Amino acid sequence: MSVSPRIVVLAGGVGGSRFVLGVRGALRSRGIGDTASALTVVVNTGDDLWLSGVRLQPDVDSLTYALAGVNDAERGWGRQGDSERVNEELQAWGAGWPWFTLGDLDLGTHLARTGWLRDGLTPTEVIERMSRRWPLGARLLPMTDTEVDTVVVLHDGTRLHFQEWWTRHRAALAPTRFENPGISEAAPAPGVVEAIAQAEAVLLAPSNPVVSIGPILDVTGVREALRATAAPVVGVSPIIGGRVVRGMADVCLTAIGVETSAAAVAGLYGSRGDAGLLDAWLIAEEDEALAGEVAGFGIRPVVTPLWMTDPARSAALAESALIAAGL
Ligand code: FO1
Repeated sequence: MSVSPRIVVLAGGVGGSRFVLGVRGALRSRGIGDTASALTVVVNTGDDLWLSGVRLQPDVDSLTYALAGVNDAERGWGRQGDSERVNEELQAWGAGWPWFTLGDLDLGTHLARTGWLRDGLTPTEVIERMSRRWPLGARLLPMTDTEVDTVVVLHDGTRLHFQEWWTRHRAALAPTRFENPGISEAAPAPGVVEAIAQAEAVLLAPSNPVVSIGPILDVTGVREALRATAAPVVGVSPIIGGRVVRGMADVCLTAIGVETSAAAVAGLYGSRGDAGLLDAWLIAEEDEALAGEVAGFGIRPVVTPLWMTDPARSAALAESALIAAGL
């Protein structure tokens, strides 16, 4: 690996944050001091929404807060030690969504972001501006600067914003499909294609393959960049022992006709040698029996512990991914 390696991670928010912290930790353990110039994270923005007049970017904020060490680690989103005085007022006014909590500190983020957007900054520029506050040790790029909020389409044709489907209904309403209106016209944010092209390794975090990694791949030009880069592309299964680690990836996979298994998700991403993306795929020891099925897709299986129960375990997983990428 060169003095300052060039690692690109595609990530969502909650599972992605732990993994990205692990990659940062692994790079530090390898003696890389300036991890910010070594690690670029392309972040899903399909979870984004407008609420009470402010723009939320949940996965961007989860990653920012986690890298800054100010995140609410239990919930996986929002700021540690936050309060909800303004949220109570919003509820009293009947403003916003009664099922969706906007913390006071978190609202500071949304207000700052919305103000900068109204001043004419792009989401990429806003994220760069936010990144100056804390030494994150990674560069965050949105997948695109275009608003492509995820829509969940139910069997009766009802269309819900992903955040209503997830936070209000906890994914209990069976989706028929997910859409990101406008995504076919959306361009990758500045720097995304270049980072992938110049990478020494591209890692797919164990985020939701459908609503977190999926939208990133659906931005026009991203799949092509992943297939064209000289960097090995290595993914980490979000499924362990046939079950999702957290969140609603199982409901999402079922909606698109994919089995909730470590091997099936590898098949969804596909092999680089066969019009797909992956050179290697990390699966848990619990799923070792699926290694043959993964190899059958033309993807190199790597069996390794996947539980990120503490920073050391996350760093060990990231180290395995870097090794699988030849670094
Ligand atoms: N998730 C919830 O389950 N309930 C909430 O009230 C909620 C509020 C919220 C506010 C800001 C933010 O950035 C995230 C928030 N989330 C909430 C989590 C959000 O649904 C997730 O971060 C992802 O979008 C889905 O994984």
